[in-house]
Amino acid sequence: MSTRNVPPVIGLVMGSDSDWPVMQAAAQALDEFEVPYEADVVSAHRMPREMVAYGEGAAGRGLKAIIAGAGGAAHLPGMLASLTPLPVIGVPVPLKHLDGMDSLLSIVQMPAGVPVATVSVGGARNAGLLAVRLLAAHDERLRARMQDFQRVLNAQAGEKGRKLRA
Ligand code: RP5
Repeated sequence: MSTRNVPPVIGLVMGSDSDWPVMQAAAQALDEFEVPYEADVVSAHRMPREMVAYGEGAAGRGLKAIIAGAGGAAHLPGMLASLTPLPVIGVPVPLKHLDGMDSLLSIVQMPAGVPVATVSVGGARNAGLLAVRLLAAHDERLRARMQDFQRVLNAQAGEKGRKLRA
């Protein structure tokens, strides 16, 4: 099923188009589960007004969760979490300095009351899969697909062990 022309339920945003090579793994995971999403650049520092509009409008436009990726002084996920009641999943994007530790700490160290579900440095695929799981909590069909996916993961891991034991 194509998800084109279907209203998006996940907002996939990033601080710069330079984050896309990392963030596209989230898009791919959403595509695999046929979850409609919108992708955009919403920079916390270079586009602060647009960021506020995006965060304030996301729930009203029908989005169910936001995946936000940023690198360096990575304030986008936390700022969006302060503006929306939706769950926000943060992806620390590694830049050429500091190996992504700056991005990770900027995203993960949120003050009490403003949660961001932070995945690993560069862990955009898991961000996409976590968004699918959030939706699957209220969608039996999606839940069944996630369980199929988990069975495949299990079988693949088991097969690797069998090869080593052979
Ligand atoms: C951050 O600054 C972006 O999320 C990106 O990771 C980083 C660098 O952006 P560019 O200078 O490549 O546009 O806000």
